[in-house]
Amino acid sequence: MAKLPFSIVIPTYNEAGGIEKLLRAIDGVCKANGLDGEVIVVDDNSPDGTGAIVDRLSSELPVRALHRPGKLGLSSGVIDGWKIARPESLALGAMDADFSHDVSILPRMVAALESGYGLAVGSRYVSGGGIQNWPTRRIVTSRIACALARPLTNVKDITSGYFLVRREALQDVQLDPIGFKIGLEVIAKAHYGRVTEIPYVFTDRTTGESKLNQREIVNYLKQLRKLYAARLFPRSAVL
Ligand SMILES: Nc1nc2c(ncn2[C@@H]2O[C@H](COP(=O)(O)OP(=O)(O)O)[C@@H](O)[C@H]2O)c(=O)[nH]1
Ligand SMILES: [Mg+2]
Repeated sequence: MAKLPFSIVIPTYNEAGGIEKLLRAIDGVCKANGLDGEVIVVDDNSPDGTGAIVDRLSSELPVRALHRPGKLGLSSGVIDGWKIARPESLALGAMDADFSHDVSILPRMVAALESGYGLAVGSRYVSGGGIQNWPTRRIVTSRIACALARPLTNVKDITSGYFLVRREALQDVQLDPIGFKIGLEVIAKAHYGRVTEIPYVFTDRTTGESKLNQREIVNYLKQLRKLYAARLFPRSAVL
């Protein structure tokens, strides 16, 4: 049976150190498992030349770059990437560029969607998942972030940025491109029916730097406020 075609977006800002290795690893996993995946890298004019590396690789791998003029944010990058996904892709996804997200679970994510799930979330917080080499400060922040969103969903890794969702689940869904947590927007708003979490071990980046800063933490709180308001007052016009 032909595998479910999908498009996965990788937002990048200054990821020149690892992007080629990652794109080759994804290609390797797709080829080894007969997956029909395209990768869209959304680069925000990274000063380190990430975009040019992706352009070069696009003649060799099923990869495209979308170039934006400046640093416009992770979530809006993913949404802009989805807008140019090839029409045949039945699923859309997101993955970070820094190898924190384990590419080897991609086949399980695709298989989950093929077997009737509408959303497959790469998860650190189910049995078999975990975190390696993250500073304690980041682990604590992640746990608090998840706890704050807990009433919105049963998904354990609510702040995961690694997922695959059926395209039709996003139909007529108004996604707010605020900040870092596009996964939370999808988990809270999309019409995906059944969801499954696929365990993986998140490993901290070994090249480049994290772009999570205080501003993104404030953005996360704003995003949560909007999501709670929408749940509590679904008809309110002030959202
Ligand atoms: N296009 C784009 N990508 C971004 C932006 N901010 C972060 N990213 C990318 O989003 C992914 C996650 O960011 P990262 O810094 O690893 O966050 P962390 O894992 O929470 O520390 C990486 O691939 C980044 O390059 C942005 O403003 N624009
Ligand atoms: Mg990272």
